[in-house]
Amino acid sequence: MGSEKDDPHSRQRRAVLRQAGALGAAWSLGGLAADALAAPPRTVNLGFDNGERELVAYPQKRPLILLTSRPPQLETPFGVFNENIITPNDAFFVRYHWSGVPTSIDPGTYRLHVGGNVNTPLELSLAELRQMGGMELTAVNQCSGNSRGFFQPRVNGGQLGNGAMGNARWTGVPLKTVLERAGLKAGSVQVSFNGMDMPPVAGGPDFVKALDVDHAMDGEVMLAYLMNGADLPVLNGYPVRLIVPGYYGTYWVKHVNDIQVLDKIFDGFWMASAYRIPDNACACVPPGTSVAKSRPIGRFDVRSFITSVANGAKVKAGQDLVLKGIAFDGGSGIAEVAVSVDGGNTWRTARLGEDLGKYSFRAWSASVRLPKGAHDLKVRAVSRIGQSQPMAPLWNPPGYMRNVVETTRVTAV
Ligand SMILES: Nc1nc2c(c(=O)[nH]1)N[C@H]1C(S)=C(S)[C@@H](COP(=O)(O)O)O[C@H]1N2
Ligand SMILES: [Mo]
Repeated sequence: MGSEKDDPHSRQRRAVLRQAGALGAAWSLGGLAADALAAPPRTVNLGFDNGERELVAYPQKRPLILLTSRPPQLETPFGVFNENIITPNDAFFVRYHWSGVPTSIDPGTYRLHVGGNVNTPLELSLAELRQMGGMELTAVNQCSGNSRGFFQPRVNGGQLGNGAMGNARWTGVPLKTVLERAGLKAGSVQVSFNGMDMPPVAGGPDFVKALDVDHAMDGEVMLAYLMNGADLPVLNGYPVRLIVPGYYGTYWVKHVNDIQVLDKIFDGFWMASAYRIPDNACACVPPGTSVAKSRPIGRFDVRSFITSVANGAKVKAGQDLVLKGIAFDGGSGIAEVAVSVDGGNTWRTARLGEDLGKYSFRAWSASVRLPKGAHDLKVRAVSRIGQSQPMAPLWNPPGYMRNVVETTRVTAV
């Protein structure tokens, strides 16, 4: 990077941070951006009860679907996934657990601390991290609770539509490189990650996550400082966030500034109590029942979506209609995508788009013709390890990991 002075990104960033700083006050009042208040509210309906949402623009973001303002939680409008296989930074969803979100971050004084069960504790500047860097990977970040609003029976938690996911090209330092520089001592079991955000009141459990040491050292888990070639938006973890390819977003710690190597399993709230799934093959229990034994959530299950037509849309009858969409899984890659225009009775294979790597969204398309009337369109993906999507939804109390074959009802006229 050039000097702060002549780098347009830095200038832009300072401006944005000023804006974010000013907004900090508005956020803490539970308010919206002044612009958003002045503009007529635009709304979307996510397709479940109480799924009416406003579109609101936050710093560095186009208008996104507002779930909560304290903490900021924003969903990507679904149409974005039809326009771009890479989700633009200004459209990427935002999820926080606590309202103590950093609003001004000085890249000059930022330090990443690495300590615990290591030979040499480290304190790395952003410049030092960038010098150690160079790895790049396209990977989907998806919230465990993506699509939670569709759970039946309904469950507690953020009532999200399908927009708590995004696909970006991440550039950074392999976590392995940083941990090797610190030198892991014998008996290292897990590595924990903490970011700069804080619970608003003392006593709330700080958001800290952990990975097994082997996972942390796999060479793919990354400390990313660029997202789609630009600085990370503040709300997506500027200046550095953890990338855990194939794993649910909960592990992708933002504004990460403290890494601890541990000689035991980390027992913090966000590992030991939250983000846990039923400890069985389907990560599910009968609807409405509780979980006897749980384990931390891990890799994505396989999913696919139609992006080119929305539920309830009208399409032209008797003409070629190109259906388009996306598919992804927890890191084996997509082997096959099939579509059905008769509610799942018959299936045809879709054409797959460019392969941007096994952690990326994979585009697909299929040309169909629909006679006049109502049609239930479905899409179903198979991963390279042979996993597919269930025809009926699986259920668990926290509303995680939805991956049912979705139905898009259209009317051909
Ligand atoms: N520091 C910090 N990192 C965090 C979180 C958080 O609350 N604080 N939430 C996690 C969760 S649950 C998700 S789904 C992803 C969302 O990433 P995004 O906000 O960049 O879309 O961030 C993860 N990293
Ligand atoms: Mo999440």
